[in-house]
Parts: sequence; C-alpha cells; structure tokens
Amino acid sequence: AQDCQVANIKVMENFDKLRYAGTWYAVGKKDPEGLFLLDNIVATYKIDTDNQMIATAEGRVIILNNWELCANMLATFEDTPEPAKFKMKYWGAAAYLQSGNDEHWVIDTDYDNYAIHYSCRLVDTDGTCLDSYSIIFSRHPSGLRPEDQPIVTQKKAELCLLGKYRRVSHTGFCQNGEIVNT
Ligand code: DAO
Repeated sequence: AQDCQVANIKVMENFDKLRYAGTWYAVGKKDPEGLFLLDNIVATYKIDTDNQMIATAEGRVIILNNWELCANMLATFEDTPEPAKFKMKYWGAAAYLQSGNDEHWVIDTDYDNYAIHYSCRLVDTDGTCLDSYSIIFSRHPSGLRPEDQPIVTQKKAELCLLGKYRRVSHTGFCQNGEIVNT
C-alpha cells in the first residue's frame, strides 16, 4: 500500500552511480506542469574526476509556441546522504532552453535494462506531490523487455502515478540532422 507521501517514497538501495553511467533511452514519461522534453529523449550519465555524476540529455522540444527543435541539455548532480537521491542542476546548451534545479531520484534500476527516475518539484502541505515528473528509461532504444514491465508497473503504482505516463517515441528526430542546437 502506498500513502503517496513524498517523504515515504522508496528509492534504489545501495545505488551505484558507476553502474548507472552510460546511455539511457526514455520510453515512458509522466510530465510536470509546463512540460519541456517531448520525445526522442536520450540521457547519458558520466562520473567526472571528482566522482560527481553529470549528464547530457537531448530531446525534442517546442519553444516559443511553435518552434520545434532538438534540445541539448547539461546537468550536474550533487550527492546527498541517500545515494539514490541527487540535487540536479540543469541548463540548456542554448540560452533560450529551460534551466533549473530539480530533485533527481532513482527509484529502481537493474543497471543493464531499466531505470525509473522520479522528481517532485512541489510538495503539497499534506505531504503529497503537487508537481512531479518521472521518466522510465531503457538501455534499449526498442523499449522495455517484457520481463521488466511488471516491475516498472509496480513502481509506477508506488509513486502514485499509475496511468499518468505516456509513451516516449524515438523517431530519430535528434539524430538525423534536423534543427539541432549545440
Ligand atoms: O520534461 O518538463 C520536463 C522536465 C525535464 C527537465 C529537464 C531535464 C534536463 C536534464 C535531464 C537529465 C536526465 C533526466
């Protein structure tokens, strides 16, 4: 049973950021208010020389109402006492892209196939989340393996977000030389 309290959300135990490093393809997403990344979302995590996690991410976005482009994003992660919980600072390679500070929690991962990310931007007075986003990642651009789907469904339910995700498509928009900003 889940009480939907942000403070009670279970995250990945003994999270190992070295094993988490590398490329992840978003296959599902629950959007926040003021949705930014639409689809073709690929994130690549690295560990820098200070043992800090960093990431680059790309994805199709629409800005200024109707300008469609592939956003190149950068992020740095500050460790916290809980290994799977980070404070993420993110910004765009171009100034007109979104920037900000978000929680970045790894809810569950097997490191080799699937990962479930969660971020609550605004905790309500009752302790539930008023504005969250969550990304389901796969190591495989083709999607989740059938055997990983029940685990992911269980975790979506624990996040109180079951039924709130949409599929994230990969059409090659950020690979094939369409308007890409660097
Ligand atoms: O899509 O609306 C949204 C929220 C996304 C915030 C931008 C995050 C950029 C860095 C992503 C790193 C991996 C999640």
